[in-house]
Amino acid sequence: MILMKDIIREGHPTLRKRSEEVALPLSAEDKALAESLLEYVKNSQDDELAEKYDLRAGVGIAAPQVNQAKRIFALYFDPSTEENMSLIAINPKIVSHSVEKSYLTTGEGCLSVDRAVPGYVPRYARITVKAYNLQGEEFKMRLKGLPAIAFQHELDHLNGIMFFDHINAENPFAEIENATPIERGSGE
Ligand code: SB7
Ligand code: NI
Repeated sequence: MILMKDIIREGHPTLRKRSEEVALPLSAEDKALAESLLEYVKNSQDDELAEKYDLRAGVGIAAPQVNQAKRIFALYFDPSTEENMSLIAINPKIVSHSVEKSYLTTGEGCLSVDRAVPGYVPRYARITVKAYNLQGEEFKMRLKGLPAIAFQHELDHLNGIMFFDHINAENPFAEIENATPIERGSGE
């Protein structure tokens, strides 16, 4: 199981690499990696398990964050949330996106960043994505709101991009044109 000690931090070169495509059908090793990523995000949102294993809560995690430069990530929104989704994405891509942007009013955080980086992170408000699942089947879906933001945060990790790369350096809270603000907690 993935623990905080397994998560690499800012400054580690893997976080700045473009991760490799995953060969399909998935190898047993890649499948286990994908499952462990989903397990981490689920456990991290379970108060008891998070406390027991000292996990920082996150809605997503990408393979490069555990020093595996592979195009895999997991997202999880508890069934009690309106988002309610559990997703493993292999070789994900955005096939189309809205012109409209969105951003979290509280900014973003990252399991690989041990400091708060204030500022708005502009994202596409709506995206249509394609990826492969654990069974190696392709799927397509539309996302908006927080899941769309989280998907873009994770996809960025596969391309060596950190959330703060998108923050306006001169004025972190400068108004973002044509964007809908989204209220929600930051770190998770
Ligand atoms: C805020 C946080 C996340 C996504 C979008 C907004 C995920 C934080 C956890 N991660 O570091 C995942 O890469
Ligand atoms: Ni992150």
